Amino acid sequence: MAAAFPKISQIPFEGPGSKNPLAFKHYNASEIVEGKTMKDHLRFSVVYWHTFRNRMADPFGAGTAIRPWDDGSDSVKNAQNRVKAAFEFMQKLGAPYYAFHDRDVAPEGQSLKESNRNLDAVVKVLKSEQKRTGIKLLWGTACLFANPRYCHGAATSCNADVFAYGAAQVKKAIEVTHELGGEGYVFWGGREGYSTLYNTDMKRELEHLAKFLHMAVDYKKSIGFKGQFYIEPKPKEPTKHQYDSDSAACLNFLREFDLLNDFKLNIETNHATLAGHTMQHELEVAIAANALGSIDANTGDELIGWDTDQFPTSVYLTAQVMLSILKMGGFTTGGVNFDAKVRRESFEPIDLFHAHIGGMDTFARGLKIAAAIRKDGRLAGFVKDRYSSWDAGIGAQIEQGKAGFKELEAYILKQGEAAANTSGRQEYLENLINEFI
Ligand code: XUL
Ligand code: CO
Repeated sequence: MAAAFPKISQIPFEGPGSKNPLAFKHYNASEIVEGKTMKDHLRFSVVYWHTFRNRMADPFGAGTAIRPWDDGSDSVKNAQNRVKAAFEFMQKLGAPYYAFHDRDVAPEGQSLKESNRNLDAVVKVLKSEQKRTGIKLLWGTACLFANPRYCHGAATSCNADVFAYGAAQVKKAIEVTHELGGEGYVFWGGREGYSTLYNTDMKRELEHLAKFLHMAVDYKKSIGFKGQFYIEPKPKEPTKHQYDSDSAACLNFLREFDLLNDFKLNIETNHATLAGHTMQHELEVAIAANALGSIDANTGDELIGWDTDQFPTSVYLTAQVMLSILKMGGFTTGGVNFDAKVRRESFEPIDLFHAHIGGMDTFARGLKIAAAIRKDGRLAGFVKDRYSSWDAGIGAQIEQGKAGFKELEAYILKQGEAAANTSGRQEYLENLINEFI
């Protein structure tokens, strides 16, 4: 196959002074930050679905994407050629990872058998391209939302046969993820929710979802797949309400059904926005439960109410994300996965490079800014001081379980009044952050 991006060579690091749109200004893969290379901190991943399958249609018009390497057909041959284009792109970009749904990489057949055969034929090429380039699979997943059979959901469908079909599809997707050495596997419940409660037995659906996930854990163990399982929260779209609506709802569900030991969360920025939260909030909720696994890096539009999946370009956003990730001690199996797409108006192949270079540079800046804030120490020092009343005296006794209501009443009766509060200093802290940006 001829090169898909013949005019583009390896994207170099040229530093902040560069005006070259096809060079990194901040992402310097081998640069050490807090004792680790940027490459190892950020573990960038390219998504197959947006970057190689999205034709960029919208409800008002046809796709605009120009993809010369793709003949537009649903043939296995075209799917195999697409793999070559994808690996050429990722290699030139210097992305160490990628992620896919089963149906992104290979066409769905007339039967599960045919779909599995198609998938095997493409996985063969994925495997040889991984070997040729050293690019690895961050995670795999199954598309349980596009085919009309999943209109009522998959694991939460009212139709038991659809549950069974979904299970068979996930079984195969876990197998190929394992075969490709994937470091994780994602469950995003695209249609696991409802459009109206008039027709929905919510309790039964939630129990079915838990059963489905337990079956997946059992199967994973039976084949020796060691990759991390993730749940990806999203509150709505395509459904009115999805059961995995945000970090807290997912954690509650996992705890209720005894799944917390086997799952972590994959947090996506635009999904946080749709849930009415900041990305920082979603990350901190997951981290507090020791359950943050990976992130889907993108951003929404403040004026558009749906999942626009834009590439992240805000340094404030990435600095906040990297502050949380560094505090957690960094990614283990997860990474920064660009679940993002170029705009419909950005239809040329070169736009894919601009988008990813921008996202990677924005995260590299976020990493450097977060590391500088941590080195400075004032932010963490402020938070530590703010809670110092818990380090000794009555605070320490409460934390250690040595005081109950009776002791606390006696304490306050003796004190007469609580010690004076100190200012939260939000504006001071916002100014402090600005010193670094
Ligand atoms: C949808 C979404 C998915 C998941 C994987 O909003 O984020 O692409 O990341 O199924
Ligand atoms: Co996502």
